[in-house]
Amino acid sequence: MSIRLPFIKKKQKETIQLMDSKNVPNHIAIIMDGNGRWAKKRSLPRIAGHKEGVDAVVKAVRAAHQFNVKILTLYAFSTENWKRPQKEIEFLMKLPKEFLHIHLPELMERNVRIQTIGEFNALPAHTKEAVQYAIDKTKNNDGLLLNFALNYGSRYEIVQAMKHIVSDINEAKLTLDAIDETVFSKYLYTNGLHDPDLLIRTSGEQRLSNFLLWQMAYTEFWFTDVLWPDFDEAVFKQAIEEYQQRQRRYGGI
Ligand code: V0D
Repeated sequence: MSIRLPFIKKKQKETIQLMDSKNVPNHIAIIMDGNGRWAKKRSLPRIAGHKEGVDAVVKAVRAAHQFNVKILTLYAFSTENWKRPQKEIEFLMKLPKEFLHIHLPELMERNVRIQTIGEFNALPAHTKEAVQYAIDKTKNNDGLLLNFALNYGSRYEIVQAMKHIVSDINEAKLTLDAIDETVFSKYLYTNGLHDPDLLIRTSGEQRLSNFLLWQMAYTEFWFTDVLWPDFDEAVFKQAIEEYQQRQRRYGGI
């Protein structure tokens, strides 16, 4: 509840500007780590951290839109996450519907297109339905591509690609000689997307954790101790500006 104060001018909504609005990474991938740790610090259950993490997703999407990022890939659920307690998995699988119920109108306004990478069919039916609805609803938007990695594992993706290639060879749709890196890439979930320019991982861990192994061969990595629920526009700005510094130092000539 906000109280209206007459004669006091409402503070102008501030938007953070990048120092260099050109040379923004086109594709940013984020490992949203530290929700559990955020909750533990406050003696709250892990799911409270996930809930708070959703608000950080909203902040990240708004900032990506404002900074004119083309693709934002968020690691929301990994193939390894099935090992977590059943109750936590059930909670996580309800988040897409909850998120979309509140935020889909804003995503439409911002011309955001939603897509996923990962083994979509193995998700619970209610999760699939909510996400599929959003994918269909936003399919003609041509602004930011918001790409959720759901039930995603990079080694699994590569093995699936390999099986699919063998099957296409057996069916004479493909020849051994025709396989190269470009052809191989078409068998990955990321078919059609260009590789991430920048990877952000929160919460201090400096690992890839089975995320986009093939696709990140040339990606710049940026790590921060900030826990995912504390991620905001200012942290995002810092990541992009440090990326731009690296480009200036090592790029070109
Ligand atoms: C929990 C922190 C948004 C990381 C962010 C099913 C873990 C919050 C979505 C979402 C999760 C996914 C698809 C979609 C719309 C929203 C989400 C999961 C976890 C795993 F179309 N946040 N979020 N999905 N967390």
